[in-house]
Amino acid sequence: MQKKWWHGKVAYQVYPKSFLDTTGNGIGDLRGIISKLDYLKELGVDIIWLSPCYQSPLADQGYDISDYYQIDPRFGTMNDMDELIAQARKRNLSILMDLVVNHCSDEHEWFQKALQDPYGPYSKYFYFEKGINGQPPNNWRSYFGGSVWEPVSGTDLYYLHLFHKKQPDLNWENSSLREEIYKMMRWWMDKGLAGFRIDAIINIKKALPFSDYSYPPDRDDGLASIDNMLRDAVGVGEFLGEMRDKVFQKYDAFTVGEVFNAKEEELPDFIGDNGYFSTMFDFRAAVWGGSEKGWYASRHITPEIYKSCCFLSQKQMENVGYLSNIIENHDEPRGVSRYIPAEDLCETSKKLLAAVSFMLRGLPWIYQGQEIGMENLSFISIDEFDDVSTLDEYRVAKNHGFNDADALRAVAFYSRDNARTPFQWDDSPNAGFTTGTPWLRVNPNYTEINVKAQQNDKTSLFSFYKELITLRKNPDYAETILYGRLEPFMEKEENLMAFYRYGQNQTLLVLANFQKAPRTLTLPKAYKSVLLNNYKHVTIDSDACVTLDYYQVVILELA
Ligand code: TEU
Repeated sequence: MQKKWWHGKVAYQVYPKSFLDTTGNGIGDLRGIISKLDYLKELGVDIIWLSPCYQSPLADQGYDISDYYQIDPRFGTMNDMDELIAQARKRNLSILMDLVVNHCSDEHEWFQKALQDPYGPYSKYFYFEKGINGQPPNNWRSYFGGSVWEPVSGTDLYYLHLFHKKQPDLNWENSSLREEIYKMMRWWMDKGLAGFRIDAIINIKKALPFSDYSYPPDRDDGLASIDNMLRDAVGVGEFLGEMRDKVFQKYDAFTVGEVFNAKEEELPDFIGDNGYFSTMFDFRAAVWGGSEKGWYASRHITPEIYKSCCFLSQKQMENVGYLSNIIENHDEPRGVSRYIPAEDLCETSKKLLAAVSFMLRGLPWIYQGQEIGMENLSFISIDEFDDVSTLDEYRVAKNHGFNDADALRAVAFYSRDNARTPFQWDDSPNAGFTTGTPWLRVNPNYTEINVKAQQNDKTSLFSFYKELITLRKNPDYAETILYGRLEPFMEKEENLMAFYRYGQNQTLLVLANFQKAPRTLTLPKAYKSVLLNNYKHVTIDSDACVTLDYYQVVILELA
């Protein structure tokens, strides 16, 4: 594997709407991000991915773009964006924009023109298809519920939307569309971006012609999951290879793909040397927990499952490329709420999760608030949710027979809004996020969980993340942490997540006691030093017997 500048870095996702509001409109903005660049620098991050802040009706929080060349006024101006890039560069921080090109907004000029002339050139930027006997062209279910087809009024045509009906899919088979996208990408790269995070990208290739999936319908609505289509679609690589050659290569861009449902044999094409992308996120644990039936049928992820998912991904990618490791993002519940049993959730267990995730081979990512241990919100009513996906999943649970309270409970845990609650800066009203009314309720635990409380506390989670980052960048260990082979240690031992990282002349051992009960185990050989510990002490006796306390994690250098 070729070594790249970004391998040794640490990446951070900012969700602008919930980061910091400087205008009092209850929505975070670019000036808020600019004002916190020093904070991110202090934490030790190098690469910042901004979730979308382009002009958008915000039907799906900006993942529905109505103008790729404008900043939405709620987030600021293009001048603010230019300043953000410049200020970031001054601090040696790289900025990634979110590239959302499977679809745009129905309010985008292209789509408006297509509606005006449903057989004209712009209709070919989308999928406009004739219905069959007054019914949609096929039986695919949108990710956000209901048919993927929406009637084009005044015609017998329907347009395709794999996500919300306000997110019409762009037709990647059309080379004019592709050239427009590449032009836009170059325009952004010329502004000085380091690259892009690439949204929902596997979906750009459709299985054509559009036909029904007649498998037993997977839900009561009689529709068929998009997963069928993704399994059958062949040739996404042609588009992605073109994108790489026409844009990424010229700029040596850093790119991270949001890739679900990739075919295993194609992974080297995705992130191998000269792959379509630099890296891609590992979603294995989250995917394991999902269910075709809906969120209400999701499976709980125990520490054992979490461990096996991480190890499996590590094995799979070992000789393929460099993964991006996350515990959460803006589409997931908070990682600490999901992967740590509720009754064990505390600063110590949060540190354990941080350490095991950071010590995997790959690029570590922090989603905003993860560094202070932000948790899921206890939602009290369905009216509190803004997320389209949550509202749909609530309907799904109710259709399945859940009563209101059970349906609420079922979706609340998985809601994407858990990760989208305002960032908790301090213990002042609204957690210091806004002086106005926040667009989403602030988690009431902000009085305890906030940056101000942790920043100067050497024992805080925030400080622990700083230590992890410092360790990753320590020249004495970086080579091993970045590239060393990962091998599980005592893999069968329940609730122990332990692994070696083998460097050229060095072996590190991560030992994480993923449970309340202390445990004692014998080290495979003597140790040289303790590199990191979420406790003040660790007991290792002369026979190399180590006792790990409640959720204790230690990183040892072996002799
Ligand atoms: O997410 C894609 C997405 O919704 C996946 O989780 C999808 O369910 C997966 O492909 C199924 O296998 C991205 C964004 O991160 C999200 O916020 C947007 O809502 C979505 O795309 C649409 O742009």
